[in-house]
Amino acid sequence: MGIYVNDTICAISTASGTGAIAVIRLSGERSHEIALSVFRKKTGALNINDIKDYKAYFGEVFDPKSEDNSMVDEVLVTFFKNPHSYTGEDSVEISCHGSVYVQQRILELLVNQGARLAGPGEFSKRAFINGKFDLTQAEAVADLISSQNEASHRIAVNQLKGGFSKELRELRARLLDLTSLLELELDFSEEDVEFAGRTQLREILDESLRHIGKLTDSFRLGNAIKNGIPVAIAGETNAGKSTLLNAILGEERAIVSDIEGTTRDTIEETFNINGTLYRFIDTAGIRETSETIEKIGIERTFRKISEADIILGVLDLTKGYENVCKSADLIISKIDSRKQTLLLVGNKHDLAASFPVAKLQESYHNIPLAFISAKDTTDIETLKSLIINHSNIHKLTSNEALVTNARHYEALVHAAQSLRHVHEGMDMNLSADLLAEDLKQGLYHLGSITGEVTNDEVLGNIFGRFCVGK
Ligand SMILES: Nc1nc2c(ncn2[C@@H]2O[C@H](COP(=O)(O)OP(=O)(O)OP(=O)(O)O)[C@@H](O)[C@H]2O)c(=O)[nH]1
Ligand SMILES: [Mg+2]
Repeated sequence: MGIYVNDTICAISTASGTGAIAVIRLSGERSHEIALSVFRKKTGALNINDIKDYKAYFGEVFDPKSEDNSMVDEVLVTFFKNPHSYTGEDSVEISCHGSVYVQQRILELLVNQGARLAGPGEFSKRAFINGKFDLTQAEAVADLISSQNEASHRIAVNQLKGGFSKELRELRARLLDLTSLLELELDFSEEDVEFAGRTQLREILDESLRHIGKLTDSFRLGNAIKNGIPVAIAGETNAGKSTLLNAILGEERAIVSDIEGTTRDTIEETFNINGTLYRFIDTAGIRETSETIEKIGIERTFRKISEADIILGVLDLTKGYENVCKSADLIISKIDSRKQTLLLVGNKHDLAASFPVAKLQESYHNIPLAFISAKDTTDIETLKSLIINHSNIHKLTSNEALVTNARHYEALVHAAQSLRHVHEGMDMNLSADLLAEDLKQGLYHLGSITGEVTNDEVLGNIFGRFCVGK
């Protein structure tokens, strides 16, 4: 990409295909002029000097090149004058009838008059360049468009409002102050003064590292909310894991049979419970086996367990108390209780009415337990409530900044690394200029998140993922 040229771009901004109406968008210096060259009011041409901002004009699009200037469609046209538009440029929105032919025809006329077809995200990219929002907010727009459940919608809206950007700006401002103080020392290097007291420097560094740490920690949850909180269904073969998956989803997704080792590979399905997206993962049953493929499946089970936020440890109650405890202990040994939540699920309760439920509860008093029958879906709703109650999502306050984006996460990790280098540098009594160098590196990484520092490749990556017309 070369220098930014303010040519006029156009695109269909509504979903592709036939609809009741469609919106075609133009943005750029010549957008008003180009739109007016194919638009007239019912009473005649509209003069560019008479245009009022935000006013919708009713009229028709016509083909100026046809002999009789024939009408293409009846439309509503809205004009926006810079900087009061989405892109910050002069822009126009044409609402036409939603026929694919009409949409294409109007687009064609606009191109004939000198507009260029926009690439993906080009409108938003212009908005970013014109300072309408920062990169995290641009990314929030994309997230908002693709959000399909309440929780991810809420995060996108928060990010769009700029809470995350504000936190980053504050963090950056503090570190910037430090850098200036360190650089001041350089100017007075002959005189052996310290403008940035080292104790104070360490305090601010630690405080910043804690703050960054909080944000990087939130990525696990943020990512989970966006892509579904991972819930692994684990346990011995034949415990009823696949039956449970089907019961939760309300459909026959996984194969169920009384043959041990039915599920070989993991099966994943997302499911929305009370506005939160969960990703349920049915795994291969755990047992001693010499069978190669089943072994691979079981290794995969252990990996999925370690990646999950919530683990449903399915226990076959018909196996008797001793075996059930053994089975539970095995699952417990695979779990990191600081990061993960285990729910034990006693299954096949219909076949094991005399199972000592209270005794099991006593043995595992610190672990939530549910007793169900997956086959006839008894108490599945109770289990779902248990899952909701033990999801970290409840710890979220609505205004908390949450990292949901891998790009942001990576930049934060790099920033933290640089700050730790400053710490180490101080331990080694490094000079102010070297410390300032690492600080600047940290600042660079923080600035890359909001786009205060950026490059074409990063912009291309971000906006390339948008739809055409946004
Ligand atoms: N009576 C009864 N049978 C059940 C229940 N849950 C599962 N089963 C039966 O138990 C057998 C095994 O069920 P699956 O869901 O295939 O078990 P799994 O844990 O996925 O087994 P693998 O994939 O081999 O590890 C099937 O015959 C199911 O019909 C239940 O709650 N009650
Ligand atoms: Mg199975």
